[in-house]
Order: sequence, then C-alpha cells, then structure tokens
Amino acid sequence: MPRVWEVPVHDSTRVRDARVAAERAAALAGLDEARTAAAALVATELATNLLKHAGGGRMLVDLVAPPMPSDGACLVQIAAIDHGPGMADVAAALRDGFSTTRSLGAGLGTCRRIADGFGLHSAPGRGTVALARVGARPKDPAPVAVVRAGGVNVPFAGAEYSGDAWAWARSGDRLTLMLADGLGHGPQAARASTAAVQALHRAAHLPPAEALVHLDTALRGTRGAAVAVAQVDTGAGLLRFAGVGNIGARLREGERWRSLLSRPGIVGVHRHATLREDRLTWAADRLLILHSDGLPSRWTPPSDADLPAADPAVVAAVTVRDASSSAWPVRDDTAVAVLAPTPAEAP
Ligand SMILES: [Mn+2]
Repeated sequence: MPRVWEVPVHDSTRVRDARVAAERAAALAGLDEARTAAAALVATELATNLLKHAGGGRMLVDLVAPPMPSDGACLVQIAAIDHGPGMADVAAALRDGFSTTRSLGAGLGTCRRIADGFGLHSAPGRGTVALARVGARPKDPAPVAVVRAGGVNVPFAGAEYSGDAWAWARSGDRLTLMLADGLGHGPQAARASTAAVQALHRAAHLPPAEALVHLDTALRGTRGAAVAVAQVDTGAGLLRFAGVGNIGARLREGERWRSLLSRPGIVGVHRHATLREDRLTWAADRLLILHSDGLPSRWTPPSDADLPAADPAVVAAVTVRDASSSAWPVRDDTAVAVLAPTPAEAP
C-alpha cells in the first residue's frame, strides 16, 4: 500500500522528522547503510532549506516503484514543496558549495550528486519544488527511455496511507501510466488502488481499454476505484487513453491544454460493456497530467515553458502546490501522476 510521510516543516524540530521519515522509507525500500545515509542527508538538507529560504513548507517522502519489477527495487522519493519567494538563480543554487546564507549544510549540489534522480523547479513569487530519489545504486545505469513518468501522493489529513495510487509499466515500445483512486480514503481505499497497481503490471502489454477490463476483474471484492490509464506507444507516436470514474486528465499540446474524459463508473463494481479509448498524437511537446479528485476540479494547469523538460514528479508536485488554496480545502487523498517526453539533453 502507498505509505507516504507528509511532514510540515515550520520550525527546526521538524527537520529531524523529515530525516526519520526518509530513514523509515529507506528501510522499507531495503536500502543499505550508505544509501540510507544518503536519503537522510537529502531529507535534512531539503527540510533545512525550507526554513532558511521559504519560511517553511512541507516534505513528502514516499516510495516509487520502477516501471518493471526487473528494473530493481523501489526508490525513496523526497520532495520539498514551498510557497516561498523562489530562487533567483537555480543554476547557481545547484553548484556544489553554493549557499545564500552562512551554513554548514550540504547544499543542493551535493543532493543532486548523491541522488539517483533530482529535479528543481523554482518560480519567482510561487515557490520552489526540490525533489530527489535515492535508491540502491545499480551496477549498470538503466538505458535512457524516451518517455518518463513520475508522481506524488498526498494522503488526506496526514494519514500514513493514501487511498490513491499511481504506477507505470513498460512493455516493448509502450509505457503505461495509471492513476487509481480507491473509493473513500483509508486502508480499504488503499487496498483497492493497490490491487489496481498489481493488475496493471500484468496488463501492461494491453491497450488501456482492455487493461481496464482486467483491472475490473482484479478489483472485484474490493471497494472499487476510479482508474485512468494512459499509454504512449513511442514507436507509433501515439497516446491512448481510457478512464472510468472521477480521474482528471489534462494533455498539454504545445501551448494548449485539453481535457481527456473518463466514463462514469467504478472499476471493480460496475463494468461497462464497452469503453471508449481516445487516440491522440504523442510528440516532444506533450505533457500529460492525471489527478485524483483531491485536486479541485477547476485547477489551472501550469503554463511554465520549462515544465515539459522537468522531472515528471517535479511537475506533479508543482501541480499539487499551485492547485491548493485555502478557498479549496482538501477533503480527500490527492495523487498526481505525469507522463513527459525525455528531453534530448537531460537537465
Ligand atoms: Mn478521491
């Protein structure tokens, strides 16, 4: 089940909580002592930065599974999200040894160097997202894929488990991204969305509408879930999409965003005779965002020109941050998952 640690960081006592969360996640991921220490260092640095530069923020620590079980074990994902003033110079902040305040901190450059994946997005006046993934260092680096996926998962009211789950799976030229929202929240919701994740890995070779039929069978006996499945066929330059229930989907095509629509229903409870499947062109300027209804339905997608090149999990964190406001109190788990092309030269 998607165990998530959410740590609000508004004073220095919470820096320790962020570090402990990273250590617990590292234990669940089976990381050795050295990589656990790396995760703890990253969490400490990012939490300290929240206090120093943004007047506080929140940390999200969770586990991210690779697209194929054979790709290795889970990684620990550590995200720091703030509504602070933003950074004037992101490139400078990433240089080793750079610091805007006198400190003995490791610095963002060190975080990037020791992490297996790192992303930083900062917008003046909106805030900063810094995100790192730490796993067991593989002996051979995985080949660079042309499509990437990532996401964040925020349990309702700081709960330990989210009833939402996202997952990705690779099969030949096809990369499939799924987001599932188990009915309600809490452990029973998490059981339904976890069943969807497991079933997805058995159905990754199928187009989305057919995969949803398999998921429907797998979710019998659970509460059921809203599920959307998006699949990029990189060989054909094609995006297929199908969804059942209340999962939002927005596709960026160059400068424009369009919504992809799901059918009403509940996977695992009520099965449709036929499912519509959208077929769209996938290209280098596309970006797909899937989200559960923890996000307000009227959110505005981010317009930053640099987002398609950003780490997909960073895009997801920026989306959650910018969509949340005191006018729309969160009443449910919130998961956001993103599909993005891999830039020709990784940032
Ligand atoms: Mn929900």
